[in-house]
Amino acid sequence: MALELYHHGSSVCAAKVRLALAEKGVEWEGRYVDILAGEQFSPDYLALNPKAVVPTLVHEGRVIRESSIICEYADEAFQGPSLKPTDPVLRAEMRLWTKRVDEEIHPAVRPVTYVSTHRHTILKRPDAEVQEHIDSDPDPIWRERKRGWIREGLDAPDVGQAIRVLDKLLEDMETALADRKWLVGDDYSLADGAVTPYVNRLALLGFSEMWAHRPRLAEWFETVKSRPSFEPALNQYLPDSLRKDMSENGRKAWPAFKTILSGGR
Ligand SMILES: N[C@@H](CCC(=O)N[C@@H](CS)C(=O)NCC(=O)O)C(=O)O
Repeated sequence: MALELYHHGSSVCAAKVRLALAEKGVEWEGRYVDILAGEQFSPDYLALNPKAVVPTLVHEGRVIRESSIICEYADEAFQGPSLKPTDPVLRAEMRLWTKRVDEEIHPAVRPVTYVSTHRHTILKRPDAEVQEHIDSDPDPIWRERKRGWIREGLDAPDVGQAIRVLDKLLEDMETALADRKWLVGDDYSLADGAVTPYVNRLALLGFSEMWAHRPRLAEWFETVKSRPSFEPALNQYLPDSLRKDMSENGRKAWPAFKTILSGGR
């Protein structure tokens, strides 16, 4: 198969790429990397992706990394509807959203997810394995942050800021959707695709109260979910056990996050 995607069911970045490939109507072959079991640290995978993260796309033997770059690559390399506006100004606007997702939203969703749910899964293992999981992260800054999420949970120093960053995204989406159906211009674009897995992550964690007072965002999300790309990209690869963990653990974590958002913590 000429197109392989290294991915994982709970990875927002991998979901973003699956979404772009589905919107383009491109077939691909999956290479599942269980990032909760530490498979991203295997020497074979590190040779493809030295940062030990999913996704990685391999197209006819050539390796493409970084989810936003992969999405742009997919849009340009394959036939199918264009996922970028033609107007250069709108294209720049689209990239403001995708850049924000890379620079702010992804770093924010990681602590929220770890603290809400992944930490509970990881902490069920013997302590030596927990330590190994933390120590295996090749990035010293992320390693330190991850240590906090796993060891300290909601008391980790970056958790409050993270949920506020996500809330601000939702607020800005609500504003952007005031006079349009999609985030940029009249058509669905990579901007919509970039934020979808993050809004969906909050939904999976049971945090949808965050858009109870944001009707345009709520409608946008319903429309996104009704597109044929959503099911194969966001649901098909999410193991039932993970969905259950996210929903059960997320429900328990939500009151603390709600308190943070209301300024009480
Ligand atoms: N900037 C990278 C970030 C990729 C990333 O952080 N992937 C996460 C899953 S969404 C991962 O593989 N995490 C592995 C870990 O936490 O050890 C991209 O956009 O591709």
